[in-house]
Amino acid sequence: MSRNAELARVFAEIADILDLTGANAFKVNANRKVARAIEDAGEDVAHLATADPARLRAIPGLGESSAHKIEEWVRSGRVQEHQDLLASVPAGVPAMLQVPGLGPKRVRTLWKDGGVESVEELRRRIADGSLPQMPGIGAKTLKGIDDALRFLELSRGRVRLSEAMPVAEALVAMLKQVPGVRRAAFAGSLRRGRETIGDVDLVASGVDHAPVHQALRDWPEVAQVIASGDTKTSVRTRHGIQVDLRTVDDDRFGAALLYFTGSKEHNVRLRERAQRMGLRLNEYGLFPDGAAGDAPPQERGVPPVASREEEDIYRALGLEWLPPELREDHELGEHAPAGLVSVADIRAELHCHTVASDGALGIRDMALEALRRGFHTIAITDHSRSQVQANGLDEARLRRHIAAVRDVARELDGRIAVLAGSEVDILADGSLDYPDELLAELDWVVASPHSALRAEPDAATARLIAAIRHPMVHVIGHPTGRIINAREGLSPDIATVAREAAAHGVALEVNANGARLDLRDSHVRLCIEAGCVVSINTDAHSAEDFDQLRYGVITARRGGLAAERCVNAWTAARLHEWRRARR
Ligand code: DGT
Ligand code: CA
Ligand code: CA
Ligand code: ZN
Repeated sequence: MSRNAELARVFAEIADILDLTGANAFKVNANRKVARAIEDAGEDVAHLATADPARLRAIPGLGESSAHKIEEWVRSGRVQEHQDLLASVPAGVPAMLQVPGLGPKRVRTLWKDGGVESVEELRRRIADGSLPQMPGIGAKTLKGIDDALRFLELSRGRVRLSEAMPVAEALVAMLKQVPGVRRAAFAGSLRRGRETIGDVDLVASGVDHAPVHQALRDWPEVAQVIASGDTKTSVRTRHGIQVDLRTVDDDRFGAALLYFTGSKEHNVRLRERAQRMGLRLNEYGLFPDGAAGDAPPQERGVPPVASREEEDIYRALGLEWLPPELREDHELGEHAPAGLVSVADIRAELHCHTVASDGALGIRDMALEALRRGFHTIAITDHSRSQVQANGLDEARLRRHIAAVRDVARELDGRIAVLAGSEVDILADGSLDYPDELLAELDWVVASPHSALRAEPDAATARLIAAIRHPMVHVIGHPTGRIINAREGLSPDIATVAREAAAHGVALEVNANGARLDLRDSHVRLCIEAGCVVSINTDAHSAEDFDQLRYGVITARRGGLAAERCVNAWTAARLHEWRRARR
């Protein structure tokens, strides 16, 4: 953690504990504001405390008393008020505030009335039913807390693919600039495209290793060097992402990349296969197997059978090179499906928003952006009337919006097809948010769940099936409504939903937004088994959002989706024929 982050945490904890112990709101908020000011300060606040006390006090949100506390922290490594507050509550209580759904009031009740002193104890006592009756905390609240705890447990310490990818790409670009570096790449779960990433793994090759490790340690975004040696460095970035770098000789790059891409299960299967062939596979290469008890082959100077390229190793093992997205715990020898979908295959964006609801651009600008990206079709799908907070369109506005889309469509005719669509809410009972006769005027209908996202699985399944059976619907948008690391969303029986979609010629969406990836990889597999088609959409609210497409595609690839089964990869003629068949 950077010094600013540490210091911000001191003030945030002061605020939390004051809040818990019922201090006045003004004091609580003042400390919260200081924490945010420190976090957002573009420079090292602790450094300012000694170098330029006047400038420290000039930071907006900081006052004389907080400046004093910062100086105290720099001098002694602690803030007495913070220490006193920490001593005034059981050690595990402040962390309970991090549980979604638990504010200071409920935490205080759980602590004072329920005797709960930590997240762990809360989890245990919800499970064994030993909590007493407490004001404002009924059975339903407890169930909500329990769900949140389970969900937190699963997501702990992992960041979204879309958050880690830009960091990894910046690092790879930086490493490639280091003199002497031949190749650099990211590996690990990031290269496999998992929806969340534990840490970023990098592999670099070249003649001289030391400058490469030096470059990583000196990277401006690095907040902490965890370990650094001749071939391996681990650091943590300012944003808390851990990065592991390995350096190898260039003729071993393929072997290292293969090993550190994983998955572990895939590596185990490859190693077992090598063994059966009288070979030995490790991070240095594929070698002839020695006698039992021999030192590792790379240490005995035995030349490898293959090590320079991943392809060489797969080939020597009698296998086809496997795209990283498929290197999970699948059977070996299972080869990549023919025509696995790729970003270059995608020619249509079928779910996006404009200023009419909650987007940043007008209809024309969105269409031109799609054109710029080489698409033959874009569907404009603003929100429906129930999405009040997203400025959803009522019936009259939708009618005018359809006319406006058709004007742009006429103008751009022959360059790109612009469809008048809607992202219509699937209401809790499975009905849609507009009357049928209005839906019938649209060229394209995405039906999505946005509310009531905590329904029971059976109810969720029935709700999605009702929308699929609706004759005006083309695609079910982000079918579960989950937000990665934040909201679990619906848990419908996707196999059943996908079979229904196949029967009615409706597509299920892989929403490419990095926070959604909904459907997820395992769901895509179920779609393929059920025989339904899939639509990969960015749900763009701006021009940059189109860049998220890669995350949707990588998710679909992990599910084994062929371009043939993805409506966005079809020719304009085929897409529009299928679309009109629903009318
Ligand atoms: P993550 O970071 O939790 O999202 O997942 P990975 O897959 O990136 O795992 P990580 O960072 O621990 O290790 C990167 C790769 O290195 C992993 O996918 C496979 C390889 N690896 C690491 N430890 C082992 C191991 O003990 N045995 C084998 N066969 N491979 C390993
Ligand atoms: Ca990793
Ligand atoms: Ca790692
Ligand atoms: Zn939506």
